[in-house]
Amino acid sequence: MSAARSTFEEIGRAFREHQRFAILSHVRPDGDALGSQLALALSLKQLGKDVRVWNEDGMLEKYSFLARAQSLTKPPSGPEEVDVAIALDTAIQNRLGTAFQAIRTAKIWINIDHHPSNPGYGDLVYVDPTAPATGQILFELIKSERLPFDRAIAENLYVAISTDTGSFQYPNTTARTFEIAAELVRAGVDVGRINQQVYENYPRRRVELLRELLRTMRFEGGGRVASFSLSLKTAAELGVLPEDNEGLIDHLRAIRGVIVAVFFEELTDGKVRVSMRSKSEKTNVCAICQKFGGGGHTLAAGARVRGSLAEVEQRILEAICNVVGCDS
Ligand SMILES: [Mn+2]
Repeated sequence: MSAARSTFEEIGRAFREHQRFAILSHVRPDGDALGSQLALALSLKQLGKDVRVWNEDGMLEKYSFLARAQSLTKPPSGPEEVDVAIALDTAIQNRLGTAFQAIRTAKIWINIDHHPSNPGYGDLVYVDPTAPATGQILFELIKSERLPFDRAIAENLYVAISTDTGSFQYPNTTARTFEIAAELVRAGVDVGRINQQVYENYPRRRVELLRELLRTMRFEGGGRVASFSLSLKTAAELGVLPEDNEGLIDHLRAIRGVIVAVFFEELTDGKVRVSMRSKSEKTNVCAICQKFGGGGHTLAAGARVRGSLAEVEQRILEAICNVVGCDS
């Protein structure tokens, strides 16, 4: 397990001593990735820095309500000179996608993350696997280094933390998480409005997708393993966007008796994207996903596996059954 190798002080010094920054996060971004990027970018801009905020997928429609969302763009096609590149919430460096190609010249790489599988790439590394969200680490960094902080930053951090904790429900949610949430609300976050934008503003398409997924739902191991899958054909018929998937696996996780929930999504490159959730610390889905070249957290992990949907389903469900003992 990786640990913080650098201090907030060292990272704060790198912020103050340089001028040109690029803030990046993983492809197929979630609320923690995008909220963290925007929050740190806003703080560095107020510090007088020249900041680029890039994600290969650009700003997602569903998160376009975030404060200053328009400052996050797709990376440029050509390389750009920056002093410092900051990777947020990204366990594997090549998951930065095309944004990584755009800043090969950075003098310093800073890696801030909460994935236990993060190998600690970069010059300044702060990986805290006990933090439920990268947004929580950024809050602590901003406060400890007395970096600029305002309501727009607070809103972005709130969304980052809320989405990565399943609205403050997952076991990674600690007393500290609630203390930080309280500070964010004190800084002006409108809880009712923000939660409506995050959780009560889905396109109808997403619910139609859920209906199709539930048709494919299956159980193994006496109901301890639940899964559903999305074929390219169904995705095309419904006009699904990749971002529509976020959170749907929670419908499987929410079933009584289920320990492991799995979502299989057929991709265009001959691979299947596998998302896995566990409800028990004793069942480490990160370890299962690592066997297939993926990673993540003990209770939430993923992998991209080559093969047809049916092949990958069979291999993955077998691997899970080996861990949870489907025969017993
Ligand atoms: Mn995260």
